[in-house]
Amino acid sequence: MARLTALDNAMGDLFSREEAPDRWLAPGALHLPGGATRLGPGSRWLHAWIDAVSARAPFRHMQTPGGQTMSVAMTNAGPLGWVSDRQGYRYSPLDPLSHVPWPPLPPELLELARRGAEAAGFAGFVPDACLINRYEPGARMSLHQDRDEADLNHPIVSLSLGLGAEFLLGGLGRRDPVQRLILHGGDLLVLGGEARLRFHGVAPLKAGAEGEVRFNLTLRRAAP
Ligand code: MD6
Ligand code: FE
Repeated sequence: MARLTALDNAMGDLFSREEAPDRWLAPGALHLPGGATRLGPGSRWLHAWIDAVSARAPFRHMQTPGGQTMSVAMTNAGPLGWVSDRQGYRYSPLDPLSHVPWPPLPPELLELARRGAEAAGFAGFVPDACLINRYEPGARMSLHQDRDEADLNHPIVSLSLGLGAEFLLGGLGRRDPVQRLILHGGDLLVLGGEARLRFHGVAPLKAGAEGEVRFNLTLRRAAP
């Protein structure tokens, strides 16, 4: 039986994490608690895979176009990887640190993303990019829209591992009110359709008992 968090208890949640039902946060935005285990290879396998990816394409703190250093460390897997530097945001087939292709996306992860997207009503999702974010305590992701992909009709499927974090889901305007939820290790979140361009972000990570780090993988289709 998986652990219940204080928040779950406060909400009177009788479910273990894996049994908590999928929940629509907004049309096109579906939270799937424990989705990595229910629909895919589980967290242990994914942690080992991230270790293997980062041995070839190390986590690094990218620069924003404005010259700030991001608090989240990033790497990528798949034919395309998301990069940011003084020239802007873009997708690149090569790791700018090594000038070689990013490590491949394994079929297990493609299948997990496909199933997650399908659960949210987006059939036939085939990602070509996986951005891997690593948060240590204090790291945060400010409110943003993901709009560097060629075709915004494709959803994005996110998978969280390790420490839970407070996720902020806003609206289509930067100043719209945000709803807050905890993304736990093993959770999936799909943003697609009319939710695809909602602003979203992550509050500064608090240290916790589940290990001192959080990973978030976002599976995207970057090329048309
Ligand atoms: C994070 N996630 O959870 C950051 N983007 O660390 C995202 O920025 C995100 O969760 C697009 C779709 C789903 C996401
Ligand atoms: Fe995002």
